Amino acid sequence: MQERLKELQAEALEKVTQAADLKELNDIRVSYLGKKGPITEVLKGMGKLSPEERPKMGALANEVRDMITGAIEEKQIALEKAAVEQKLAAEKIDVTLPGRPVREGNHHPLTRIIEEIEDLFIGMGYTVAEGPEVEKDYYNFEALNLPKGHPARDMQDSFYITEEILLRTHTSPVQARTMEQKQGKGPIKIICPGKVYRRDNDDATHSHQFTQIEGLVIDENIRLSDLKGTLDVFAKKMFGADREIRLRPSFFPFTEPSVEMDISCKMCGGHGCSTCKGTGWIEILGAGMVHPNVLEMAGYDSKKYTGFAFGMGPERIAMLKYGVDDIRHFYTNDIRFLKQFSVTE
Ligand code: FA5
Repeated sequence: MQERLKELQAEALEKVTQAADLKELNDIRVSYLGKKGPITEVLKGMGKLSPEERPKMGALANEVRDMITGAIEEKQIALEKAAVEQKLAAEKIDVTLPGRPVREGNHHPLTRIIEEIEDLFIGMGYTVAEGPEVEKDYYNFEALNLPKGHPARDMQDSFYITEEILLRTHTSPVQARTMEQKQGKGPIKIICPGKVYRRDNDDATHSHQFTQIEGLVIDENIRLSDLKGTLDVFAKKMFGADREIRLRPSFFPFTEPSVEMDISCKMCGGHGCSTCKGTGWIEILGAGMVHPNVLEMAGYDSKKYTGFAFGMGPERIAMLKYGVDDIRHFYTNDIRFLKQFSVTE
């Protein structure tokens, strides 16, 4: 029995030494020290020994068990340490390697134009007002002197969601909402940037979704000359001090009188070329004096208050300023196009 125990000890220690991983080591623990293991089997034969031999054999069995347990624990520590070292070696970082370049994004050219226009008007004392893109027919049309069935509604072909709700066709409903909030009291000086939607066929100068910036000034004694002066400052700051503007009579149901503003053509200096279709002028925006009906509907006394409004398309402004020949470039996300406007590259 003594010999068998020594044999088992030698065998187990040898296997522990050979164990390559923690699973193998655990299998050794279970097979040698478990209840069904060979040491327990040997000890079952103790009953056949004499009373003097039994304690000696018991002590030897414990000694063998302790030795195997100790060897397993030692090996376990060594294997765990080796595993950590292997992991560290595998995850080693070479801090001397060159870094991976991070590609920086840039503002979209339209965002830049809109921010530039906003800054320009903020500098003249305007504040920025915003409104919903999914708008009530009332604010988009009715409150702007365009009752249901008015023929001028056809100027802005619309995406209706229900009979009373549509995707706004211009940013002018923000004008109607702001005036209504003021309940007919006090001055207003705002610009309203945002996305608008029209059932226009996409081509080089039209998009079914585009952006607009509306401006609105309401106060006592606001005149057409204030509008002209404001637009002149805007045009010169945006396109250069040498540019001239002109106002042409036009029609918008919400303004009276209404005008279109043209800017002198940069390409030909006003003499006429293909860019300005031979006229020397390029159309930039629509504007006018706020119609008395619009003021009254919003609760303003049109005998006391007057105001002007204007609305422009930043895409068209950006096309002119940067010489872009197709509005669709702003929406097709060709990185080669967008990179040309990058500030950092
Ligand atoms: C309006 O939308 C008026 N609300 C502007 C206005 C405001 C006039 C306040 C008077 C007082 P209009 O439909 O012309 O007007 O559009 C204004 C600008 O939006 C145009 O000058 C043009 O630059 C731009 N625009 C119009 N339709 C499109 C389109 N489909 N794609 C891109 N830009 C467009």
